[in-house]
Amino acid sequence: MTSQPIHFYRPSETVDLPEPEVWPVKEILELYELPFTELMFRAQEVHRANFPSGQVELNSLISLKTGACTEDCGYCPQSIHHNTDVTPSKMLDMETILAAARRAKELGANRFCMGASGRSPNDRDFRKYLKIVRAVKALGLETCMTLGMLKEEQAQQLKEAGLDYYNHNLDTSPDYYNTIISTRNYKDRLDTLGRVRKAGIKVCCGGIIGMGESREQRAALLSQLANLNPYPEAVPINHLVPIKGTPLENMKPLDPLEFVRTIAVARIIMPQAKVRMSAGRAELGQAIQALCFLAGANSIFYGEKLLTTDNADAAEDRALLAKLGLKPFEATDVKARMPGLPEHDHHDH
Ligand code: SAM
Ligand code: DTB
Ligand code: SF4
Repeated sequence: MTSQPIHFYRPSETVDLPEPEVWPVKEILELYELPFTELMFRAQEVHRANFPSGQVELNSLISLKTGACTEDCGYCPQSIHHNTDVTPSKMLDMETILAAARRAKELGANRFCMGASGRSPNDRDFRKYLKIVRAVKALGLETCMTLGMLKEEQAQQLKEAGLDYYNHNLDTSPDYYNTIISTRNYKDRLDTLGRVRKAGIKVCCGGIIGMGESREQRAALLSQLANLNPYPEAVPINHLVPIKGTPLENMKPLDPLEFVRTIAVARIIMPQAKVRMSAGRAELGQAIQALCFLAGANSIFYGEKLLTTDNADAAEDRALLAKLGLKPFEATDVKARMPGLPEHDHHDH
């Protein structure tokens, strides 16, 4: 049933991503400008050549430490510079974190992603993060953390603790970045990504669209991501969730088909990356989400909450995946089956 598979990427293997092709912004814009059906066709071709058909990676997300952040990211409800409804909280205790991880596993999640507010982790918190990675890993889940900027030695310690992925987004194009964030710059972000890569942790890096940027700026973000050497193993594409009290609260939503196009272009230029349809997905409705899967998205956040906002309802997600005949990625160390979904067929492997 699969047309000429070239290489099937398995989530548990350490991938040697190919040297990236150089993707200038102009060529990425040409992809964006293809007729919609042609773009979908091209994205589907790349997707099917690189991944087993019909599998979606499920990532559950938890906020380990929320709010009171001194950075001024214009989209973020956790910044002290904005007046939002988020109540700052201390770090969750280990039992709460492990209970959430176990539940995520029971519900069929492949990976447990843990976020913390802040520019960078302090030493005391960092020691706790290392313990948390070890404990979650011991449950048989893949782990991902997003803690802000890291020093070289911190990246190495996270690797030694068994961290699989580190999420650190470029968020937008280099020339739009200063419009959104003034407390750090693009190079800071690239430097942390370099340290994560050097430590041998897989890179999860993407951005947010719908923050008032132009299509060319979206293409420039994708160009930055695709030209990383190697490109990220996971690419979250977030749609801005406009939060009351942030400078972007009144941002007009992007045309949903532009979101679909962005997923398709990401799939074409980063063929072996997991492309994640991330924040803002629930608001897009089932038909647009189905188009995103067609465009090559093969990863979602799964579970009731993102960091501070609601995610799509987990039971509705299961129903949507079942309706579309999609199944959770089969990771060798994740035995859990997703309730209510068909078993994997193994002929693709
Ligand atoms: N403090 C760390 C940092 O900034 O790297 C980690 C947590 S931070 C909240 C993780 C990512 O969440 C951001 O880089 C951004 O891409 C995404 N995010 C935050 N608020 C968002 C919003 N309102 N809409 C969409 N994505 C958002
Ligand atoms: C990512 O790219 N998106 C996630 C995760 N990485 C950490 C976060 C989305 C946050 C949406 C707003 C909130 O819930 O606070
Ligand atoms: Fe702080 Fe991260 Fe939010 Fe920026 S995105 S304000 S660094 S928590």
